Amino acid sequence: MSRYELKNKVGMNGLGAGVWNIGPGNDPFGGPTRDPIPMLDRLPMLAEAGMTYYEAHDVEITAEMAPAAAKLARKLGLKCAMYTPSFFAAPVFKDGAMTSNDPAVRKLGMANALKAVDTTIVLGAKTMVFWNGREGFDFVLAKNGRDAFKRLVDGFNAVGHYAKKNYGTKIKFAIEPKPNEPRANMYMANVGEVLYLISRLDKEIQPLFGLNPETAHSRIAGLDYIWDIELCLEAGKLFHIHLNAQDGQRYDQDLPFGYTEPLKDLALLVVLQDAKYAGPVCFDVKAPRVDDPKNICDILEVSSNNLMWLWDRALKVDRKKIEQFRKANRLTALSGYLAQCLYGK
Ligand code: GLO
Ligand code: MG
Repeated sequence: MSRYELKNKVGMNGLGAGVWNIGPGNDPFGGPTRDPIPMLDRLPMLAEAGMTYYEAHDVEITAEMAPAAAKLARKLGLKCAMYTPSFFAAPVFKDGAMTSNDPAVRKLGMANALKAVDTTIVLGAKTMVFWNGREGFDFVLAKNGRDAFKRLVDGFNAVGHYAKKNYGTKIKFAIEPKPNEPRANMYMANVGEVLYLISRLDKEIQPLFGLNPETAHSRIAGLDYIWDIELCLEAGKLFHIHLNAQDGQRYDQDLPFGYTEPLKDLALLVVLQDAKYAGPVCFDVKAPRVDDPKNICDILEVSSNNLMWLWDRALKVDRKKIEQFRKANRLTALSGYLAQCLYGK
């Protein structure tokens, strides 16, 4: 299958997905429903699904596997959009990595992070993502919040200085906020919090740090994803995006992009187009456990089709009309115009 190409997209074109998006179907209440596909076998599947980029955690494509993965990706015409350390799956990180109260765990987290910086270079990615994972707390006073914040600042400073010293500005870091899950209370829960954290990092490495906002993560907090994106853009910090859909304020679903709130997704694409977002457009979706193994890539096909349709419709949205509706304070009419762009012929 050929690669998806976004018309008039500035910068990096094509779509991307994580190797974990086509997993064996486990959820918090039940184990796998499909045999796990070996990680390197997932790369040709992503290529076949029309992806230009793949993404992986350090526990999926390890440092040792990286040269083989890079070679295979080259052969498939795939690029690594981002690489990311897993600070959440292994039991040792049960209470977080950088914010753990245990110095030995923090040390291990740092070693893994620096190793992931080196592997990001081997894979040729320009971005490393830090999802907040288990950085948070379930019981009040389980951690000293001010110390935890300081540990995050120290941790990201150390990672930033290491990358700058060894690789200049080749790699940038995108912190991915998420509220409510898996810890009851998360540090780096939202875009504003991460922007504040970045403002507290050492000045010389601040330009290396930005964000990776994910649709569902804003929506599970009842926040507006478009505003989260606009806030990142205003700060010059939209380094990466994780697109998906979320069916209301509940657990993180990682549904196909475009499925639940197409009108908002259309508006989001208008914002990205007008801002000339030059980064890669990547999905973070989850093949549901009810899908048969042979249909595991359906979620990528549905997300991609929805995105392509909405992208083309977003290009056709008349920006002047939006201005006129704003000026005339006809905001309901503006919503009707967007609906016409979405549903009309
Ligand atoms: C989970 C996150 C997760 C991250 C991934 C990359 O809710 O979205 O999938 O994106 O670990 O760091
Ligand atoms: Mg994500």
